[in-house]
Amino acid sequence: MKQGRRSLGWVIVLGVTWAIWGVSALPLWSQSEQVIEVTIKDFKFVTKQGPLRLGVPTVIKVKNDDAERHDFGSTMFEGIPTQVERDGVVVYGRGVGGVFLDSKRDAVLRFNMSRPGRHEFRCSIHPNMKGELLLLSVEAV
Ligand SMILES: [Cu+2]
Repeated sequence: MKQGRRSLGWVIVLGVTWAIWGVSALPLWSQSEQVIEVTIKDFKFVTKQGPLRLGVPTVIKVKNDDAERHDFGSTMFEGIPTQVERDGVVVYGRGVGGVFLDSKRDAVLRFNMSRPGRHEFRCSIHPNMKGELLLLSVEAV
Protein backbone atom coordinates (compact mmCIF):
# COMPACT_ATOMS: atom_id res chain seq x y z
CA MET A 1 0.00 0.00 0.00
CA LYS A 2 2.74 2.41 1.00
CA GLN A 3 4.62 1.77 -2.21
CA GLY A 4 1.58 2.63 -4.33
CA ARG A 5 1.28 5.97 -2.68
CA ARG A 6 4.91 6.79 -3.19
CA SER A 7 4.82 6.14 -6.93
CA LEU A 8 1.69 8.28 -7.26
CA GLY A 9 3.65 11.10 -5.61
CA TRP A 10 6.30 10.79 -8.27
CA VAL A 11 3.77 11.00 -11.05
CA ILE A 12 2.42 14.24 -9.63
CA VAL A 13 5.88 15.76 -9.18
CA LEU A 14 6.76 14.91 -12.77
CA GLY A 15 3.49 16.35 -14.05
CA VAL A 16 4.06 19.65 -12.28
CA THR A 17 7.64 19.88 -13.51
CA TRP A 18 6.56 19.36 -17.11
CA ALA A 19 3.76 21.90 -16.77
CA ILE A 20 6.13 24.58 -15.48
CA TRP A 21 8.67 23.74 -18.15
CA GLY A 22 6.05 23.93 -20.88
CA VAL A 23 4.82 27.34 -19.80
CA SER A 24 8.29 28.84 -19.45
CA ALA A 25 9.44 27.39 -22.76
CA LEU A 26 6.40 28.63 -24.66
CA PRO A 27 7.46 32.25 -25.22
CA LEU A 28 10.77 31.06 -26.64
CA TRP A 29 9.21 29.01 -29.42
CA SER A 30 6.05 30.99 -30.11
CA GLN A 31 7.96 34.14 -31.05
CA SER A 32 8.58 34.66 -34.71
CA GLU A 33 10.93 31.88 -35.66
CA GLN A 34 13.32 31.97 -38.55
CA VAL A 35 13.06 28.91 -40.71
CA ILE A 36 15.82 27.22 -42.69
CA GLU A 37 14.80 24.47 -45.04
CA VAL A 38 17.40 21.89 -45.97
CA THR A 39 16.59 19.23 -48.52
CA ILE A 40 18.97 16.39 -49.20
CA LYS A 41 18.72 15.38 -52.83
CA ASP A 42 21.14 13.57 -55.12
CA PHE A 43 23.78 13.51 -52.36
CA LYS A 44 23.63 17.29 -52.00
CA PHE A 45 22.31 19.70 -49.41
CA VAL A 46 19.90 22.20 -50.91
CA THR A 47 19.33 25.10 -48.52
CA LYS A 48 16.48 27.58 -48.52
CA GLN A 49 16.78 30.45 -46.06
CA GLY A 50 16.06 34.09 -45.59
CA PRO A 51 18.47 36.44 -43.84
CA LEU A 52 19.36 34.86 -40.51
CA ARG A 53 19.62 36.81 -37.30
CA LEU A 54 21.32 36.01 -34.04
CA GLY A 55 19.43 35.50 -30.81
CA VAL A 56 16.30 34.46 -32.67
CA PRO A 57 14.60 31.09 -32.29
CA THR A 58 15.67 29.14 -35.31
CA VAL A 59 14.10 26.13 -36.94
CA ILE A 60 15.98 23.89 -39.32
CA LYS A 61 13.73 21.56 -41.27
CA VAL A 62 15.73 18.77 -42.86
CA LYS A 63 14.29 16.38 -45.38
CA ASN A 64 15.97 13.45 -47.03
CA ASP A 65 14.63 13.03 -50.56
CA ASP A 66 17.20 10.41 -51.49
CA ALA A 67 16.84 6.65 -51.36
CA GLU A 68 19.99 6.55 -49.23
CA ARG A 69 20.41 7.20 -45.57
CA HIS A 70 22.02 10.54 -44.76
CA ASP A 71 23.10 12.53 -41.76
CA PHE A 72 22.72 16.22 -41.04
CA GLY A 73 25.43 17.13 -38.59
CA SER A 74 27.02 20.37 -37.51
CA THR A 75 29.15 21.90 -34.80
CA MET A 76 26.75 24.86 -34.72
CA PHE A 77 24.69 23.11 -32.03
CA GLU A 78 27.70 22.63 -29.74
CA GLY A 79 26.86 23.67 -26.19
CA ILE A 80 23.49 25.06 -27.26
CA PRO A 81 20.19 23.63 -26.00
CA THR A 82 18.63 22.04 -29.04
CA GLN A 83 15.28 20.42 -29.58
CA VAL A 84 15.13 17.65 -32.14
CA GLU A 85 11.82 16.40 -33.46
CA ARG A 86 11.82 13.24 -35.52
CA ASP A 87 9.24 10.51 -36.16
CA GLY A 88 6.89 12.22 -33.73
CA VAL A 89 9.42 12.13 -30.89
CA VAL A 90 10.87 15.29 -29.41
CA VAL A 91 14.28 15.13 -27.76
CA TYR A 92 16.00 17.95 -25.90
CA GLY A 93 19.71 18.10 -25.55
CA ARG A 94 22.82 20.17 -25.30
CA GLY A 95 25.59 19.35 -27.69
CA VAL A 96 23.43 17.63 -30.28
CA GLY A 97 25.75 16.57 -33.08
CA GLY A 98 23.08 16.12 -35.71
CA VAL A 99 20.42 13.74 -36.95
CA PHE A 100 20.43 10.63 -39.09
CA LEU A 101 17.71 10.51 -41.69
CA ASP A 102 16.53 7.42 -43.46
CA SER A 103 15.16 7.69 -46.97
CA LYS A 104 12.18 10.08 -47.31
CA ARG A 105 12.33 11.03 -43.65
CA ASP A 106 12.48 14.48 -42.14
CA ALA A 107 13.45 16.10 -38.87
CA VAL A 108 13.07 19.48 -37.24
CA LEU A 109 15.80 21.09 -35.15
CA ARG A 110 15.04 24.08 -32.94
CA PHE A 111 17.63 26.21 -31.23
CA ASN A 112 18.63 29.78 -30.59
CA MET A 113 21.22 31.13 -32.98
CA SER A 114 23.96 32.67 -30.90
CA ARG A 115 27.25 32.48 -32.77
CA PRO A 116 27.91 34.58 -35.86
CA GLY A 117 29.90 33.42 -38.82
CA ARG A 118 29.93 30.55 -41.21
CA HIS A 119 28.46 27.31 -39.92
CA GLU A 120 29.22 24.18 -41.82
CA PHE A 121 27.08 21.13 -41.85
CA ARG A 122 27.88 17.77 -43.37
CA CYS A 123 26.87 14.17 -43.78
CA SER A 124 29.10 11.83 -41.79
CA ILE A 125 28.19 8.89 -44.03
CA HIS A 126 29.30 10.68 -47.21
CA PRO A 127 32.21 13.00 -46.30
CA ASN A 128 32.01 14.94 -49.57
CA MET A 129 28.48 16.12 -48.75
CA LYS A 130 28.79 19.58 -47.25
CA GLY A 131 26.84 22.75 -46.88
CA GLU A 132 26.95 25.95 -44.91
CA LEU A 133 24.87 28.64 -43.31
CA LEU A 134 26.01 32.22 -42.97
CA LEU A 135 24.99 34.01 -39.81
CA LEU A 136 25.36 37.74 -39.73
CA SER A 137 25.85 39.46 -36.42
CA VAL A 138 22.86 41.74 -36.89
CA GLU A 139 20.96 42.48 -33.71
CA ALA A 140 17.43 41.14 -33.52
CA VAL A 141 14.85 43.96 -33.74
CU1 LIG B 1 24.95 11.38 -47.02
